[in-house]
Amino acid sequence: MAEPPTIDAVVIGAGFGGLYMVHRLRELGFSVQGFEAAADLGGVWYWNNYPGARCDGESLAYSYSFSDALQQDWSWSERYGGQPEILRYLNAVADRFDLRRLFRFSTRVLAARWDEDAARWIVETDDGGQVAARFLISASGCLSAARVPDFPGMETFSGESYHTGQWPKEPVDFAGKRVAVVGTGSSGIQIVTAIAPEVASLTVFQRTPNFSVPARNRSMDRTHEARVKADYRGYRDEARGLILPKEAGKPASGFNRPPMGSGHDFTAAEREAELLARWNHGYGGAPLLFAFRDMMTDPEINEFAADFVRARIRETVADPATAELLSPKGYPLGAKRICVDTGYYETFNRDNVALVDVKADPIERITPSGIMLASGRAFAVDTIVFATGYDAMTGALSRIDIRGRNGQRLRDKWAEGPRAYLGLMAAGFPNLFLMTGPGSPSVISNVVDSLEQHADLIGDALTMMRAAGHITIEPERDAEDRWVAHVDDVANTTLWPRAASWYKGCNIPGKPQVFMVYVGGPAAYRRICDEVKADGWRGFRLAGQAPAREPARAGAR
Ligand code: N01
Repeated sequence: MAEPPTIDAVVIGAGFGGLYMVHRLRELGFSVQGFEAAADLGGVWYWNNYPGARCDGESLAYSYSFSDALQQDWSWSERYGGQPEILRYLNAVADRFDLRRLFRFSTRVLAARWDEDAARWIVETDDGGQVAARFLISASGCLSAARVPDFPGMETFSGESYHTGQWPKEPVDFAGKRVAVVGTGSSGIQIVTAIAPEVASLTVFQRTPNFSVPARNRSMDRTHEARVKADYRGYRDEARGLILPKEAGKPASGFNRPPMGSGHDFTAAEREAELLARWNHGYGGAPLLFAFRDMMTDPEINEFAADFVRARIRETVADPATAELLSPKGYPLGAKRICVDTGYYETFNRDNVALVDVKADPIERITPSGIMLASGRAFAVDTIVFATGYDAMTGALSRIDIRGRNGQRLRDKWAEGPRAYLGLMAAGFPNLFLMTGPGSPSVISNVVDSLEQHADLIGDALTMMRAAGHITIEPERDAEDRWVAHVDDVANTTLWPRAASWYKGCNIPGKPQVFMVYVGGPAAYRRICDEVKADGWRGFRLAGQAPAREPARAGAR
């Protein structure tokens, strides 16, 4: 095969991360080619168009900050954007900044090999193409590798079946159908609530109950929006935890109602009142999780809040046995990703909805007519929805055959758990950047914000290298080791690792169980990255003089 021309960068994925990354690089004067396996842009917001899909971070925050004109011009219709609106937003961003032409859609990256001699990545795609690039940037997503369980008999099912993360683009008709939903994480909770009113019957197969708190979604309060837009920078910095809200306990941003201090500083009645305020007035979701600064570090405070949520479930669900089954026990609130809903628990008061405990009686097989449990209990259904989650954090990357120095595979390097300095780069894999990679705040942060931060950091790295004439950047092994140990140490001071969660890889049989998120907080992480950069990219090895070369022609500039 003829030598492919070398461009500056390949970016994998056209979601929030990839879209901004290509924009940033082009702005800095680098040639860039993006690849996206889907037919169109949007990433998770392209794939997750199941009924009820909605963001559970406030859209004023879960949106790009890189362009003030953009954030001033765009107006969200609701407090929490629904999937169609978020996808419209991403399309509008792509049009506004002319990003579409930087991507090849319906093109999956299959493999990437580091070419030591030429100091470049050779990237192979499923259309048989090859591209060579000095830098390879993965924006392939933390929750994009869908996991459909391999129940025996899957292929025998005579009805329709879907995974929430691979939802078809043509409408799915649920009206009058007998539907099974397997899985009660964020996706399951949303789709159950959305389709219950239209189906004939809905059977929810729950293995582990999750804590869910009300979103209190509503039409955008235009006064609030105007206040945010008058000081968007301040709002973002507050949401990032970089500055304190202006009035203690009464923030300008609903997103970031600040912690009240230690839970121990308050009486039980005061704690209850604070939790209730958050529950009732729409500081639901993550802000409930951070009601007190020791919620995720002190088992007693956490258990108090867990009890509070269980009491709300008992209050809401009419049938005590169902309420009991829906009540999470045995792991801390928040240690499995907290869910945010609009009437989830109420749904179980409907006559056409039933809850089945598949922890006690696991799904044994899929039959032509539906689902059979180990006990032999059988459920005849027309449609099965698998809301069974993802091979999170590492799944999308592991599905690409990435080989670094000496042909080492990334998935082999990560056989005992992912290792990456700052969650950004892995030793032995020069010039490979992982946006919101394992060991960064990623999924325990506002992920759009974290993606922007990584894109800016990567842009800074490439600019610095161009100016200094460096060819490669790669973490030093001991910097990587220290960071991985630090991520682990920080996690172990919290309650997060105390649940069998996808944060730890527990949902994937055989996956090493390592806590994969930096939980020191996005503000601390941002400061560390800024210091690393200011300190001459401490912990990174920079090498070589850039070869004199023709300006790249492939890709767009
Ligand atoms: O996936 P999950 P998800 N038999 O892994 C169950 C983000 N997100 O797609 O807990 C029976 O959370 C599994 O049971 P268990 C968000 O970060 C955000 O819902 O392993 N059940 C669990 O109940 C979220 O956390 C939004 O025991 C089986 C469920 O399937 C992340 O994506 C919306 C099973 C999987 O839940 C993933 O959420 C949607 C089996 N064999 C997603 N295998 C918002 O912004 C798995 N399960 C709102």
